[in-house]
Amino acid sequence: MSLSFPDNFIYGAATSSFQIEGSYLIDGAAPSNWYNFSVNNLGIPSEVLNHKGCKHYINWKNDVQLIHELSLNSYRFSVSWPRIIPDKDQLPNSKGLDFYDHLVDELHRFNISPMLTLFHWDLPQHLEDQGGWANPESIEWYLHFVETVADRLADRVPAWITINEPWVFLHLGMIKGIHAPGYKDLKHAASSYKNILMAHSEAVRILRSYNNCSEIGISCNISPFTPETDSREDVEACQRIHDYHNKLFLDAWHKGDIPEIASQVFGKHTPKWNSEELRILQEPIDFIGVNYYTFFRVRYDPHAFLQARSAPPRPPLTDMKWEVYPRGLFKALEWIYNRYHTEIYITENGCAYTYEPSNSGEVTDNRRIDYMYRHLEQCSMAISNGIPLKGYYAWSLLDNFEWTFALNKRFGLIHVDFDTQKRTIKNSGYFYRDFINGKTEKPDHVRSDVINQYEGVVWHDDINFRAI
Ligand code: IFM
Repeated sequence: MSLSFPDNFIYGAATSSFQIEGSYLIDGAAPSNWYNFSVNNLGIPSEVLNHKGCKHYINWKNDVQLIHELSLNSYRFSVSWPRIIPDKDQLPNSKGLDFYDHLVDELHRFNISPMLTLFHWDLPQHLEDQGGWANPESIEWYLHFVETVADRLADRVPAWITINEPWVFLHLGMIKGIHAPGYKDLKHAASSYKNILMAHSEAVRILRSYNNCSEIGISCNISPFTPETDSREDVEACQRIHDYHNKLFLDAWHKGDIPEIASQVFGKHTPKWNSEELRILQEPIDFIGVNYYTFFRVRYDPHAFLQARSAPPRPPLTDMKWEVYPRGLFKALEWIYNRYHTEIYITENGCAYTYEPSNSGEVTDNRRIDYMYRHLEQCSMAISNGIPLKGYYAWSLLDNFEWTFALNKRFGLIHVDFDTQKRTIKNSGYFYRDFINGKTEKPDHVRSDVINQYEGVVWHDDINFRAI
């Protein structure tokens, strides 16, 4: 059976500035919170950050050529705030802007439509030092950045994402302390929650004033959750995690009302809102970007945050130890559409597996092909079920810097030798290219290979997405 997609379906791949660019301190750029966190908290030498990895800041032309070779019709990237507005004086850095200006022009030269993410976690360190997102002035800082980028690029960039995965950098960065800025501080997180919400909505209003910004959205990591058992404790724990993970931001924007789970999480620090602020929150967007990787079974745990924790994932697992569960993508899309009624892009979907090039230069990453095919299959089903899914962006174009895992998890369609900068298109990249060009039947040889690899595995398609 082959899968069918509308003719105008968008096939892309995604990256983010801090994960691929390297050369973080040149041409007038300032350190970001992630730069400092990587060096100071994760112990990653600055030499590695600047001179290993993808060095896309240097190799960008070659990378655009590779995007073209993969037949992608769109490319999602993010712009680095500390490159564009590096200093306290808030003046734009023309060299930083030029970099993205040239990138956008080069994409157009190959008919690749840019999708631009404004904030994918790399906040200028000097703003972090002033309280970061917890400072109410962060809204103004961000809007100034948004206007600076839009003034330069809005004439050539049709699709804009204000913020990538707000829940992740709030939860991991300010509550768990394992991402930048590395705080375990509910008060800080609570103020940040409010400012991030407001910043997004104000940014949407600003972007609307640029004629060519025809699509404006937000990207959120969405996971279906299911209780591990039918016990009341597990079901309620699952509901709390679902509300926290999936609804904390989207419900606030959609309904202009702060979901109940916010006060369970932030307690006495829960921010106050006036009616004008709640009105501003409801600024309509054109699409929700769904970042989907895996799903979770949830069990009650009286000692855990929100008295809930995820049960151990079941194989097959990716190198992130994330369970491969393609059906969860359909469930996530269905849930988003039924609740928020917007158009949808999958702005990230992918898997980390390490495969090195063979002597002949081939990268036989069959498990990634299997992962992609199964998820594309769910996309096709979603479209047949009337869900307005407009496009799919694979995460990621290149092997890159995977946050706390540094260069040790490989998500790319393209293998990168982090020492020599050699790029090698993996078999998954060729699979995707052929798929885009109409070869959408199930790759049998890959599937049987994978079945052997996963011998004994039960696919979990029978699990309900119960916590709605
Ligand atoms: O690499 C990240 C990306 O920056 C945000 N979404 C999840 C990806 C895989 O962990």
